[in-house]
Amino acid sequence: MTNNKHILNWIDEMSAMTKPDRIVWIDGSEEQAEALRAEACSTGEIIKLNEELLPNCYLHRTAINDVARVEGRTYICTPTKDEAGAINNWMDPTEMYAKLKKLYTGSMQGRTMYVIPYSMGVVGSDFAKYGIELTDSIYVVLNMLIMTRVGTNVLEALGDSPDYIKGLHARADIDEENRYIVHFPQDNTIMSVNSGYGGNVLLGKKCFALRIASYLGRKEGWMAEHMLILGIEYPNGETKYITAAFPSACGKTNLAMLIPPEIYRNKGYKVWCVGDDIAWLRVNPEDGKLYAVNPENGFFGVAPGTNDKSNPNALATCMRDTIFTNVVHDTKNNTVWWEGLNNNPPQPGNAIDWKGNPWDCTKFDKKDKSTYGAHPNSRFTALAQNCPCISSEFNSLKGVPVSAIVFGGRRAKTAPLVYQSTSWQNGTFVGSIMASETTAAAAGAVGVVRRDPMAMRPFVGYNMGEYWAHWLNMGKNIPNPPQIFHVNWFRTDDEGNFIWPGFGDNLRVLLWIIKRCEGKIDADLTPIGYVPKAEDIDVEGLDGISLDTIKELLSVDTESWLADVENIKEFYALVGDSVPAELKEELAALEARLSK
Ligand code: OXD
Ligand code: MN
Repeated sequence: MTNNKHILNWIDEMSAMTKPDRIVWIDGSEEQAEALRAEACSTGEIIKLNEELLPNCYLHRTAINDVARVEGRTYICTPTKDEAGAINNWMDPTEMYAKLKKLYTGSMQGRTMYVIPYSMGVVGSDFAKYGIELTDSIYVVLNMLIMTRVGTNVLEALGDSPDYIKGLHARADIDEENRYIVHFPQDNTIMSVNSGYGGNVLLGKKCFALRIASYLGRKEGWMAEHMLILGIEYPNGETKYITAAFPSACGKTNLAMLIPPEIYRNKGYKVWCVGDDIAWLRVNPEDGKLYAVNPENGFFGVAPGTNDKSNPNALATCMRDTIFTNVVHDTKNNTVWWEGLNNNPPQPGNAIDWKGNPWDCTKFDKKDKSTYGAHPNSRFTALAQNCPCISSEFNSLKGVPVSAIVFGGRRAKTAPLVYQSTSWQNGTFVGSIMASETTAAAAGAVGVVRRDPMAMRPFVGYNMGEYWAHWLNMGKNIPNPPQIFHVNWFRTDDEGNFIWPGFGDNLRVLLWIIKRCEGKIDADLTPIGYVPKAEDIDVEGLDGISLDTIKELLSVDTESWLADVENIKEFYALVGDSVPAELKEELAALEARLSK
């Protein structure tokens, strides 16, 4: 399919090591995809679901020990440990290559190696970057066909160029003790072994589009961020774009596909989804604004909790052409189910849980994960083009202009509903101190603060302090930068109940944000930044939310912020010497303002 010597030599080298029985090139055609689906069905790797109810949908179960990303086994292998920084796992590249070689040698014997040429971003656009993933898993091929742009046109676009990201994935023995997800940024190389779970093996996503791309972005003057992208269409037809970074499990996919409250729908407001997980951002020389594209082609969303109320658009998206992973199989209807979908789980005798065992929904106990039918991290892999609210700009070559960057976290008390930073530098600081509190849903103590800068803690492909320095530098090179904000949908009252209704009503906060970007509205300057005047958050049509509730949601509690400052100091100390002086100054200035 190509004469590119760099690609052919590399494949020769990798196949000499892994020793597959045969090599199959993936061309992106529907005929080939269909043949692979049939083959995977015949071996039980995937199960075809009810064609009438869920056309072209399949179910897959991973190994029981292989259900999530493994941050503890994810490595950034730069020549020096300093380049990877204190937050990443690091190993000397020579040592790591030698270790991996042992694990890969002969691992594809008796198997097929698939060669997947893929593009992150629209092929041929300024934003696009190309990759080749070698894998011995049909499940990976079928997921990559949804999540990325795959096909011979990628090879044509590459021509003779050596400029592509090499990815090698082998399932090997799915041995968790020998599972490695490894990045060699200097070599444009990703190696993944002993896993079959999405985030570890769909190498275009977290590995390439965040870790390797963040490294390339710093080198080349652009940004790769863990951000959703959405457009708000106003009744006059104008659309404004926002990107937002939240840690995993804070509702990025839900916000990206938000449905406006009825009162706004009636006025003609619409929300369009450009992306739900990753944004690549570049300065447009024509207008000096920052433009964003979503480099992916689909959604790899968490299934549990997705329902008619939380995200009807996601639900509609995964009604066709979707691969479900680790959800409940309803064997009576040959459909799928997960906790939080509806109150109508398949009954005992008709239900198989994510482990492949008969499941009894009557034994479900929220506190006992062993009673769950779907794994809490079970997923749907669905095509972006099937999303009812997909933006008309989804395939845009130049991306969309970003008015606002929004950071967020899950904080019970500290962060107000929304605040605005006072400058790009101050906004970078706000991103660097992003944090979320653990919930009862996760293992471990409740309410523990985990700092997750820019929601990139597990995804920066180099030193965190230098990543912040890159943010500061970018700010100097964007003539018309977006404004930077922080939101918190998760503030609770004294009984621990959420105060803000969230979901579609989050639009009310986004509209305030856009008004601020346009300089249309005043705000109150507090020690942490600009906070709305309570009356400027529109509560029309919102039951039970008074002006006083909004005031409570917007209040800045000095004591808890001063306690947070101590926690931030500890985190900065962990990141170490590379923390930019500007951010240390921002922290000292925040403390001084709070102490006044
Ligand atoms: C994801 C994550 O899977 O952030 O998108 O964990
Ligand atoms: Mn994510």
